[in-house]
Amino acid sequence: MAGRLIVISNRIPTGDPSGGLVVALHDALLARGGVWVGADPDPSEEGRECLHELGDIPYRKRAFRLSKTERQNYYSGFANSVLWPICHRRTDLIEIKSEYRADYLAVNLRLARLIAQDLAPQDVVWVHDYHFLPLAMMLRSLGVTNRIGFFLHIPFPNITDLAILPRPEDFARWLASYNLLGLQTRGDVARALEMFRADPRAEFLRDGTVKFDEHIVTVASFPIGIDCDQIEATARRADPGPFGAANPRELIIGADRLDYTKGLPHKFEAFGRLLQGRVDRDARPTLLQIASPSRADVAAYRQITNDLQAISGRINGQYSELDWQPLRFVHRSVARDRLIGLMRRAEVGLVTPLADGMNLVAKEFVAAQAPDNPGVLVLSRFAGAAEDMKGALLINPHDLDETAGAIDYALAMPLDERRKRHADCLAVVRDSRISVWTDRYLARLASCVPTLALSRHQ
Ligand code: ADQ
Repeated sequence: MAGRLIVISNRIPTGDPSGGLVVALHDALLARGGVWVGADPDPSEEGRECLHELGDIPYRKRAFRLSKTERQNYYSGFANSVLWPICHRRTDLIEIKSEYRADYLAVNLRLARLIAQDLAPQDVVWVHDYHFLPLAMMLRSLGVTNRIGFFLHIPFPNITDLAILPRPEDFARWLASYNLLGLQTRGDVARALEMFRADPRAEFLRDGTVKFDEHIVTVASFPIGIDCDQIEATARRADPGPFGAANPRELIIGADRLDYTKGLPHKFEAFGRLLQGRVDRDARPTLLQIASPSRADVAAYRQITNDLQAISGRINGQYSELDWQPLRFVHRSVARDRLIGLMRRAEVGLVTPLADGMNLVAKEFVAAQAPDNPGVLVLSRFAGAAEDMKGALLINPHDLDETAGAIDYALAMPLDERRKRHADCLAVVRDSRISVWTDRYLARLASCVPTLALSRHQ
Protein backbone atom coordinates (compact mmCIF):
# COMPACT_ATOMS: atom_id res chain seq x y z
CA MET A 1 0.00 0.00 0.00
CA ALA A 2 1.52 3.35 -1.09
CA GLY A 3 2.09 5.93 1.62
CA ARG A 4 0.65 9.40 1.70
CA LEU A 5 1.81 12.13 -0.63
CA ILE A 6 3.35 15.17 1.03
CA VAL A 7 3.49 18.14 -1.37
CA ILE A 8 5.55 21.22 -0.56
CA SER A 9 5.06 24.33 -2.69
CA ASN A 10 5.41 28.03 -2.11
CA ARG A 11 1.77 28.75 -2.77
CA ILE A 12 -1.01 26.73 -1.31
CA PRO A 13 -4.48 27.02 -2.77
CA THR A 14 -6.95 28.34 -0.26
CA GLY A 15 -10.26 28.12 -2.17
CA ASP A 16 -11.38 25.62 -4.76
CA PRO A 17 -8.44 24.45 -6.86
CA SER A 18 -8.12 26.14 -10.26
CA GLY A 19 -5.27 26.23 -12.80
CA GLY A 20 -3.54 23.16 -14.21
CA LEU A 21 -0.79 22.43 -11.68
CA VAL A 22 -2.94 23.10 -8.64
CA VAL A 23 -5.69 20.84 -9.93
CA ALA A 24 -3.20 18.09 -10.81
CA LEU A 25 -1.63 18.13 -7.37
CA HIS A 26 -5.08 18.27 -5.80
CA ASP A 27 -6.09 15.17 -7.79
CA ALA A 28 -2.91 13.32 -6.81
CA LEU A 29 -3.55 14.17 -3.17
CA LEU A 30 -7.18 13.07 -3.47
CA ALA A 31 -6.07 9.73 -4.94
CA ARG A 32 -3.47 8.93 -2.30
CA GLY A 33 -4.38 11.07 0.68
CA GLY A 34 -1.75 13.29 2.18
CA VAL A 35 -0.76 16.78 3.13
CA TRP A 36 -0.13 19.94 1.12
CA VAL A 37 2.28 22.31 2.81
CA GLY A 38 2.83 25.89 1.64
CA ALA A 39 3.59 29.38 2.85
CA ASP A 40 0.85 31.34 4.53
CA PRO A 41 0.28 34.39 2.28
CA ASP A 42 -0.12 36.65 5.34
CA PRO A 43 3.17 37.27 7.12
CA SER A 44 2.92 37.33 10.90
CA GLU A 45 5.05 39.59 13.07
CA GLU A 46 6.78 36.85 14.96
CA GLY A 47 7.04 34.08 12.32
CA ARG A 48 5.32 31.37 14.31
CA GLU A 49 6.89 27.94 14.56
CA CYS A 50 3.69 26.09 13.87
CA LEU A 51 2.15 24.70 10.73
CA HIS A 52 -1.41 25.81 10.96
CA GLU A 53 -4.24 23.81 9.53
CA LEU A 54 -6.23 25.21 6.62
CA GLY A 55 -8.55 22.22 6.42
CA ASP A 56 -8.41 18.47 6.51
CA ILE A 57 -11.02 17.23 4.08
CA PRO A 58 -10.29 15.31 1.95
CA TYR A 59 -6.57 15.84 2.56
CA ARG A 60 -4.78 18.17 4.90
CA LYS A 61 -3.53 21.60 3.97
CA ARG A 62 -1.00 23.16 6.27
CA ALA A 63 0.51 26.62 6.02
CA PHE A 64 3.81 27.70 7.55
CA ARG A 65 4.09 31.23 8.75
CA LEU A 66 6.79 33.67 7.74
CA SER A 67 7.67 36.82 9.61
CA LYS A 68 7.90 40.03 7.58
CA THR A 69 11.69 39.89 7.75
CA GLU A 70 11.72 36.26 6.64
CA ARG A 71 9.42 37.06 3.76
CA GLN A 72 11.78 39.84 2.74
CA ASN A 73 15.00 37.84 3.08
CA TYR A 74 13.94 34.30 2.21
CA TYR A 75 11.23 34.97 -0.40
CA SER A 76 11.88 38.37 -2.02
CA GLY A 77 15.60 38.10 -1.21
CA PHE A 78 17.29 34.75 -1.75
CA ALA A 79 14.52 33.08 -3.76
CA ASN A 80 13.55 35.97 -6.02
CA SER A 81 16.61 38.24 -6.08
CA VAL A 82 19.31 35.55 -6.19
CA LEU A 83 18.02 32.17 -7.40
CA TRP A 84 15.40 33.46 -9.86
CA PRO A 85 17.79 35.79 -11.78
CA ILE A 86 20.59 33.16 -11.72
CA CYS A 87 18.34 30.50 -13.22
CA HIS A 88 17.07 32.95 -15.85
CA ARG A 89 20.54 34.13 -16.90
CA ARG A 90 20.03 37.65 -15.48
CA THR A 91 23.10 37.73 -13.30
CA ASP A 92 23.12 41.54 -13.65
CA LEU A 93 20.03 41.65 -11.39
CA ILE A 94 21.37 39.49 -8.58
CA GLU A 95 21.46 41.07 -5.18
CA ILE A 96 23.64 39.14 -2.73
CA LYS A 97 23.20 39.78 1.00
CA SER A 98 24.27 37.47 3.78
CA GLU A 99 20.92 37.82 5.58
CA TYR A 100 19.10 36.54 2.45
CA ARG A 101 20.98 33.27 2.51
CA ALA A 102 20.83 32.96 6.29
CA ASP A 103 17.02 33.30 6.33
CA TYR A 104 16.62 31.03 3.28
CA LEU A 105 18.43 28.28 5.17
CA ALA A 106 16.65 29.06 8.45
CA VAL A 107 13.18 28.91 6.89
CA ASN A 108 14.00 25.64 5.11
CA LEU A 109 15.38 24.11 8.31
CA ARG A 110 12.29 25.15 10.29
CA LEU A 111 10.11 23.63 7.61
CA ALA A 112 12.19 20.42 7.51
CA ARG A 113 11.76 19.98 11.27
CA LEU A 114 8.02 20.50 11.04
CA ILE A 115 7.65 18.05 8.15
CA ALA A 116 9.92 15.41 9.72
CA GLN A 117 7.77 15.32 12.88
CA ASP A 118 4.75 14.31 10.86
CA LEU A 119 6.24 11.78 8.39
CA ALA A 120 5.27 8.10 8.33
CA PRO A 121 7.80 5.62 6.87
CA GLN A 122 5.97 5.02 3.56
CA ASP A 123 5.14 8.68 2.86
CA VAL A 124 6.47 10.17 -0.36
CA VAL A 125 7.56 13.81 -0.35
CA TRP A 126 7.31 15.98 -3.48
CA VAL A 127 9.01 19.37 -3.23
CA HIS A 128 8.28 22.09 -5.79
CA ASP A 129 10.64 24.77 -6.95
CA TYR A 130 13.55 26.97 -6.03
CA HIS A 131 12.14 28.18 -2.72
CA PHE A 132 13.02 24.82 -1.15
CA LEU A 133 16.27 23.60 -2.75
CA PRO A 134 17.94 22.54 0.53
CA LEU A 135 14.87 20.88 2.05
CA ALA A 136 15.87 17.27 1.29
CA MET A 137 19.39 17.78 2.62
CA MET A 138 17.91 19.11 5.84
CA LEU A 139 15.36 16.28 6.07
CA ARG A 140 18.18 13.75 5.54
CA SER A 141 20.17 15.38 8.33
CA LEU A 142 17.15 14.76 10.57
CA GLY A 143 17.26 11.05 9.69
CA VAL A 144 14.49 11.04 7.04
CA THR A 145 14.99 8.21 4.51
CA ASN A 146 11.63 8.53 2.72
CA ARG A 147 11.57 9.00 -1.02
CA ILE A 148 11.86 12.73 -1.71
CA GLY A 149 11.40 14.18 -5.18
CA PHE A 150 12.08 17.70 -6.40
CA PHE A 151 10.71 19.47 -9.45
CA LEU A 152 12.31 22.67 -10.69
CA HIS A 153 9.74 24.73 -12.60
CA ILE A 154 12.29 27.24 -13.90
CA PRO A 155 15.40 26.73 -16.08
CA PHE A 156 18.38 24.90 -14.64
CA PRO A 157 21.18 27.49 -14.43
CA ASN A 158 24.32 27.55 -16.53
CA ILE A 159 27.36 26.28 -14.71
CA THR A 160 29.13 29.64 -15.10
CA ASP A 161 26.19 31.53 -13.60
CA LEU A 162 26.05 29.12 -10.65
CA ALA A 163 29.50 30.28 -9.63
CA ILE A 164 27.94 33.63 -8.64
CA LEU A 165 25.97 32.01 -5.81
CA PRO A 166 27.33 32.47 -2.34
CA ARG A 167 28.85 29.03 -1.56
CA PRO A 168 28.09 27.65 -5.05
CA GLU A 169 29.28 24.17 -4.00
CA ASP A 170 26.10 23.81 -1.89
CA PHE A 171 23.84 23.76 -4.94
CA ALA A 172 24.88 20.29 -6.15
CA ARG A 173 24.76 18.90 -2.61
CA TRP A 174 21.24 20.26 -2.04
CA LEU A 175 19.98 18.64 -5.24
CA ALA A 176 21.80 15.35 -4.74
CA SER A 177 19.88 14.77 -1.50
CA TYR A 178 16.70 14.14 -3.51
CA ASN A 179 15.95 10.73 -5.00
CA LEU A 180 14.58 12.31 -8.17
CA LEU A 181 15.54 15.67 -9.64
CA GLY A 182 12.81 16.52 -12.16
CA LEU A 183 13.45 19.26 -14.72
CA GLN A 184 11.40 20.76 -17.52
CA THR A 185 13.49 19.99 -20.61
CA ARG A 186 16.28 17.85 -22.01
CA GLY A 187 18.39 21.03 -22.13
CA ASP A 188 17.89 21.46 -18.37
CA VAL A 189 18.93 17.85 -17.78
CA ALA A 190 22.09 18.41 -19.84
CA ARG A 191 22.99 21.46 -17.71
CA ALA A 192 22.33 19.60 -14.44
CA LEU A 193 24.50 16.69 -15.55
CA GLU A 194 27.22 19.11 -16.61
CA MET A 195 27.20 20.53 -13.08
CA PHE A 196 27.55 17.06 -11.55
CA ARG A 197 30.24 16.10 -14.06
CA ALA A 198 32.31 19.09 -13.04
CA ASP A 199 32.03 18.19 -9.33
CA PRO A 200 34.67 15.86 -7.89
CA ARG A 201 32.19 14.67 -5.25
CA ALA A 202 29.90 13.22 -7.94
CA GLU A 203 30.26 9.87 -9.67
CA PHE A 204 28.14 8.64 -12.60
CA LEU A 205 26.75 5.13 -12.13
CA ARG A 206 26.15 2.70 -14.99
CA ASP A 207 22.39 3.31 -15.03
CA GLY A 208 22.91 7.07 -15.54
CA THR A 209 22.13 8.03 -11.94
CA VAL A 210 24.54 10.21 -10.01
CA LYS A 211 26.14 9.13 -6.76
CA PHE A 212 27.08 12.08 -4.61
CA ASP A 213 28.58 11.40 -1.18
CA GLU A 214 26.18 8.75 0.15
CA HIS A 215 23.21 9.76 -2.02
CA ILE A 216 22.01 8.57 -5.41
CA VAL A 217 19.95 10.96 -7.50
CA THR A 218 18.13 10.34 -10.78
CA VAL A 219 17.97 13.36 -13.11
CA ALA A 220 15.21 13.39 -15.74
CA SER A 221 12.98 15.75 -17.69
CA PHE A 222 9.20 15.91 -17.21
CA PRO A 223 7.87 18.70 -19.46
CA ILE A 224 4.92 20.16 -17.60
CA GLY A 225 1.60 20.63 -19.36
CA ILE A 226 -1.93 21.88 -18.92
CA ASP A 227 -5.38 20.42 -18.48
CA CYS A 228 -6.02 20.58 -22.22
CA ASP A 229 -9.47 18.95 -22.19
CA GLN A 230 -10.70 21.55 -19.77
CA ILE A 231 -9.17 24.43 -21.75
CA GLU A 232 -10.52 23.12 -25.05
CA ALA A 233 -13.99 22.88 -23.49
CA THR A 234 -13.74 26.36 -21.95
CA ALA A 235 -12.58 27.80 -25.28
CA ARG A 236 -15.50 26.25 -27.17
CA ARG A 237 -18.07 27.97 -25.00
CA ALA A 238 -16.08 31.14 -24.29
CA ASP A 239 -17.28 34.66 -24.84
CA PRO A 240 -14.64 36.12 -27.19
CA GLY A 241 -14.27 39.28 -25.27
CA PRO A 242 -15.04 42.78 -24.33
CA PHE A 243 -14.31 44.59 -27.58
CA GLY A 244 -17.76 45.59 -28.82
CA ALA A 245 -17.59 47.92 -31.81
CA ALA A 246 -13.80 48.19 -31.46
CA ASN A 247 -13.36 44.48 -32.24
CA PRO A 248 -9.88 44.30 -33.79
CA ARG A 249 -9.57 42.59 -37.15
CA GLU A 250 -6.09 41.27 -36.44
CA LEU A 251 -5.66 40.48 -32.77
CA ILE A 252 -2.29 39.48 -31.35
CA ILE A 253 -2.45 38.35 -27.74
CA GLY A 254 0.14 38.18 -25.00
CA ALA A 255 -0.55 37.07 -21.42
CA ASP A 256 2.26 36.88 -18.91
CA ARG A 257 3.12 37.55 -15.32
CA LEU A 258 4.78 40.93 -15.39
CA ASP A 259 8.31 39.63 -15.10
CA TYR A 260 11.60 40.73 -16.66
CA THR A 261 12.16 37.18 -17.91
CA LYS A 262 9.11 37.31 -20.18
CA GLY A 263 10.71 39.61 -22.76
CA LEU A 264 7.86 42.14 -22.72
CA PRO A 265 9.94 45.18 -23.79
CA HIS A 266 11.24 43.06 -26.68
CA LYS A 267 7.69 42.08 -27.58
CA PHE A 268 6.50 45.69 -27.59
CA GLU A 269 9.50 46.88 -29.61
CA ALA A 270 9.07 44.08 -32.15
CA PHE A 271 5.43 45.03 -32.53
CA GLY A 272 6.53 48.64 -33.05
CA ARG A 273 8.90 47.39 -35.75
CA LEU A 274 5.97 45.60 -37.43
CA LEU A 275 3.92 48.80 -37.41
CA GLN A 276 6.83 50.78 -38.76
CA GLY A 277 7.29 48.40 -41.68
CA ARG A 278 3.60 48.11 -42.55
CA VAL A 279 3.06 48.45 -46.27
CA ASP A 280 -0.72 48.20 -46.19
CA ARG A 281 -1.84 51.28 -44.23
CA ASP A 282 -5.33 49.82 -43.85
CA ALA A 283 -3.99 46.87 -41.87
CA ARG A 284 -4.57 47.58 -38.20
CA PRO A 285 -3.03 44.87 -36.06
CA THR A 286 -3.69 45.19 -32.34
CA LEU A 287 -1.44 43.75 -29.65
CA LEU A 288 -3.37 43.06 -26.47
CA GLN A 289 -0.87 42.43 -23.69
CA ILE A 290 -2.38 41.33 -20.40
CA ALA A 291 0.24 41.26 -17.67
CA SER A 292 -0.63 40.16 -14.17
CA PRO A 293 1.16 42.10 -11.42
CA SER A 294 3.98 40.17 -9.78
CA ARG A 295 6.57 40.61 -6.99
CA ALA A 296 6.14 44.37 -6.74
CA ASP A 297 8.33 44.40 -3.62
CA VAL A 298 11.41 43.58 -5.73
CA ALA A 299 12.98 46.68 -7.36
CA ALA A 300 13.64 45.02 -10.75
CA TYR A 301 9.88 44.37 -11.11
CA ARG A 302 8.96 48.01 -10.45
CA GLN A 303 11.54 49.05 -13.03
CA ILE A 304 10.19 46.78 -15.76
CA THR A 305 6.64 48.07 -15.13
CA ASN A 306 7.81 51.66 -15.65
CA ASP A 307 9.75 50.67 -18.77
CA LEU A 308 6.71 48.98 -20.30
CA GLN A 309 4.45 51.94 -19.62
CA ALA A 310 6.98 54.20 -21.35
CA ILE A 311 7.41 51.93 -24.39
CA SER A 312 3.67 51.37 -24.87
CA GLY A 313 3.06 55.13 -24.55
CA ARG A 314 5.68 55.83 -27.20
CA ILE A 315 4.37 53.22 -29.64
CA ASN A 316 0.77 54.31 -29.21
CA GLY A 317 1.75 57.97 -29.51
CA GLN A 318 3.50 57.21 -32.77
CA TYR A 319 0.99 54.92 -34.47
CA SER A 320 -2.51 55.42 -32.98
CA GLU A 321 -5.32 56.73 -35.13
CA LEU A 322 -8.48 58.38 -33.86
CA ASP A 323 -10.27 55.03 -34.01
CA TRP A 324 -7.37 52.64 -33.42
CA GLN A 325 -4.99 52.08 -30.54
CA PRO A 326 -2.45 49.49 -31.68
CA LEU A 327 -1.07 48.44 -28.30
CA ARG A 328 -3.27 47.74 -25.31
CA PHE A 329 -1.26 47.12 -22.18
CA VAL A 330 -3.54 45.84 -19.43
CA HIS A 331 -1.63 45.49 -16.18
CA ARG A 332 -3.85 43.09 -14.25
CA SER A 333 -5.02 39.51 -13.99
CA VAL A 334 -8.10 38.54 -15.91
CA ALA A 335 -10.48 35.70 -15.14
CA ARG A 336 -9.39 32.40 -16.61
CA ASP A 337 -12.44 31.88 -18.83
CA ARG A 338 -12.11 35.35 -20.27
CA LEU A 339 -8.41 34.85 -20.96
CA ILE A 340 -9.10 31.56 -22.77
CA GLY A 341 -11.85 33.31 -24.78
CA LEU A 342 -9.41 36.05 -25.82
CA MET A 343 -6.85 33.45 -26.84
CA ARG A 344 -9.41 31.70 -29.04
CA ARG A 345 -10.40 35.01 -30.60
CA ALA A 346 -6.78 36.00 -31.40
CA GLU A 347 -5.10 35.45 -34.75
CA VAL A 348 -1.66 35.26 -33.15
CA GLY A 349 -0.35 34.20 -29.71
CA LEU A 350 2.89 36.05 -29.01
CA VAL A 351 5.13 34.47 -26.37
CA THR A 352 8.60 36.01 -26.13
CA PRO A 353 10.44 35.05 -22.93
CA LEU A 354 14.21 35.51 -22.80
CA ALA A 355 14.34 32.41 -20.57
CA ASP A 356 11.45 30.32 -19.27
CA GLY A 357 11.16 26.89 -17.66
CA MET A 358 8.26 25.79 -19.86
CA ASN A 359 5.69 28.58 -20.46
CA LEU A 360 2.16 27.34 -20.04
CA VAL A 361 0.63 30.29 -21.90
CA ALA A 362 2.05 28.85 -25.14
CA LYS A 363 0.28 25.54 -24.47
CA GLU A 364 -2.94 27.23 -23.37
CA PHE A 365 -3.02 29.29 -26.57
CA VAL A 366 -2.73 26.14 -28.68
CA ALA A 367 -5.44 24.31 -26.71
CA ALA A 368 -7.77 27.32 -26.98
CA GLN A 369 -7.76 27.44 -30.80
CA ALA A 370 -10.57 26.23 -33.04
CA PRO A 371 -8.89 23.36 -34.97
CA ASP A 372 -10.67 24.21 -38.25
CA ASN A 373 -9.54 27.86 -38.16
CA PRO A 374 -6.69 28.15 -35.69
CA GLY A 375 -4.50 31.10 -34.77
CA VAL A 376 -0.71 30.89 -34.98
CA LEU A 377 1.71 30.62 -32.08
CA VAL A 378 4.86 32.77 -32.32
CA LEU A 379 7.16 31.38 -29.64
CA SER A 380 10.57 32.29 -28.27
CA ARG A 381 13.12 29.54 -28.75
CA PHE A 382 14.20 30.23 -25.13
CA ALA A 383 10.94 28.92 -23.65
CA GLY A 384 11.11 25.30 -22.52
CA ALA A 385 7.96 24.74 -24.59
CA ALA A 386 9.98 25.38 -27.78
CA GLU A 387 11.99 22.19 -27.30
CA ASP A 388 9.05 20.12 -28.55
CA MET A 389 6.61 22.61 -30.15
CA LYS A 390 8.12 22.63 -33.60
CA GLY A 391 4.81 23.62 -35.19
CA ALA A 392 5.11 27.10 -33.70
CA LEU A 393 6.95 29.91 -35.47
CA LEU A 394 10.10 29.90 -33.36
CA ILE A 395 11.88 33.22 -32.91
CA ASN A 396 14.81 34.77 -31.10
CA PRO A 397 13.13 37.55 -29.07
CA HIS A 398 16.34 39.61 -29.06
CA ASP A 399 16.03 39.88 -32.85
CA LEU A 400 13.22 42.41 -33.26
CA ASP A 401 13.15 42.14 -37.04
CA GLU A 402 12.83 38.37 -36.88
CA THR A 403 9.94 38.63 -34.41
CA ALA A 404 8.20 41.34 -36.45
CA GLY A 405 8.65 39.18 -39.56
CA ALA A 406 7.18 36.15 -37.82
CA ILE A 407 4.10 38.11 -36.67
CA ASP A 408 3.64 39.40 -40.19
CA TYR A 409 3.98 35.88 -41.60
CA ALA A 410 1.56 34.51 -38.99
CA LEU A 411 -1.09 37.13 -39.82
CA ALA A 412 -0.93 36.20 -43.50
CA MET A 413 -0.51 32.43 -43.10
CA PRO A 414 -2.78 30.33 -45.35
CA LEU A 415 -5.39 28.17 -43.64
CA ASP A 416 -3.76 24.86 -44.64
CA GLU A 417 -0.46 25.78 -43.04
CA ARG A 418 -2.20 27.11 -39.93
CA ARG A 419 -4.11 23.86 -39.51
CA LYS A 420 -1.01 21.73 -40.01
CA ARG A 421 1.09 23.72 -37.54
CA HIS A 422 -1.72 23.78 -35.01
CA ALA A 423 -2.26 20.00 -35.24
CA ASP A 424 1.48 19.46 -34.62
CA CYS A 425 1.44 21.74 -31.58
CA LEU A 426 -1.80 20.28 -30.22
CA ALA A 427 -0.34 16.76 -30.33
CA VAL A 428 2.56 17.98 -28.14
CA VAL A 429 0.18 19.74 -25.75
CA ARG A 430 -1.96 16.64 -25.38
CA ASP A 431 1.05 14.35 -24.88
CA SER A 432 2.26 16.44 -21.97
CA ARG A 433 -1.13 16.97 -20.34
CA ILE A 434 -0.86 17.70 -16.66
CA SER A 435 -2.48 14.51 -15.35
CA VAL A 436 0.06 12.45 -17.34
CA TRP A 437 2.85 14.65 -16.01
CA THR A 438 1.89 14.00 -12.37
CA ASP A 439 1.54 10.26 -12.94
CA ARG A 440 4.86 10.02 -14.81
CA TYR A 441 6.70 11.93 -12.13
CA LEU A 442 5.30 9.98 -9.22
CA ALA A 443 5.83 6.62 -10.95
CA ARG A 444 9.45 7.52 -11.64
CA LEU A 445 9.95 8.66 -8.05
CA ALA A 446 8.51 5.36 -6.81
CA SER A 447 11.04 3.47 -8.94
CA CYS A 448 14.10 5.43 -7.74
CA VAL A 449 16.71 3.77 -5.58
CA PRO A 450 15.50 4.20 -2.00
CA THR A 451 17.87 6.08 0.26
CA LEU A 452 18.33 3.10 2.60
CA ALA A 453 19.35 0.66 -0.14
CA LEU A 454 22.44 2.50 -1.30
CA SER A 455 24.92 -0.27 -0.63
CA ARG A 456 22.96 -2.84 -2.68
CA HIS A 457 22.95 -0.48 -5.68
CA GLN A 458 26.73 -0.09 -6.03
P1 ADQ B 1 5.11 31.32 -14.67
O1 ADQ B 1 6.39 32.07 -14.77
O2 ADQ B 1 4.07 31.95 -13.84
O3 ADQ B 1 5.34 29.81 -14.18
P2 ADQ B 1 3.61 30.30 -17.07
O4 ADQ B 1 4.06 28.90 -17.26
O5 ADQ B 1 3.42 31.01 -18.36
O6 ADQ B 1 4.61 31.18 -16.22
O7 ADQ B 1 2.23 30.28 -16.29
C1 ADQ B 1 1.52 31.44 -16.07
C2 ADQ B 1 0.05 31.10 -15.79
O8 ADQ B 1 -0.62 32.31 -15.38
C3 ADQ B 1 -0.69 30.60 -17.01
O9 ADQ B 1 -1.61 29.62 -16.62
C4 ADQ B 1 -1.42 31.85 -17.55
O10 ADQ B 1 -2.63 31.59 -18.20
C5 ADQ B 1 -1.67 32.62 -16.29
N1 ADQ B 1 -1.64 34.07 -16.58
C6 ADQ B 1 -0.63 34.77 -17.12
N2 ADQ B 1 -0.98 36.07 -17.23
C7 ADQ B 1 -2.22 36.18 -16.76
C8 ADQ B 1 -3.12 37.28 -16.60
N3 ADQ B 1 -2.78 38.51 -16.93
N4 ADQ B 1 -4.33 37.02 -16.06
C9 ADQ B 1 -4.67 35.77 -15.70
N5 ADQ B 1 -3.86 34.70 -15.80
C10 ADQ B 1 -2.65 34.91 -16.33
C11 ADQ B 1 6.47 29.03 -13.74
C12 ADQ B 1 7.65 28.99 -14.70
C13 ADQ B 1 7.19 28.52 -16.08
C14 ADQ B 1 6.50 27.16 -15.96
C15 ADQ B 1 5.45 27.17 -14.86
C16 ADQ B 1 4.90 25.78 -14.59
O11 ADQ B 1 8.28 30.27 -14.78
O12 ADQ B 1 8.30 28.43 -16.97
O13 ADQ B 1 5.90 26.84 -17.19
O14 ADQ B 1 5.97 27.68 -13.65
O15 ADQ B 1 5.92 24.87 -14.34
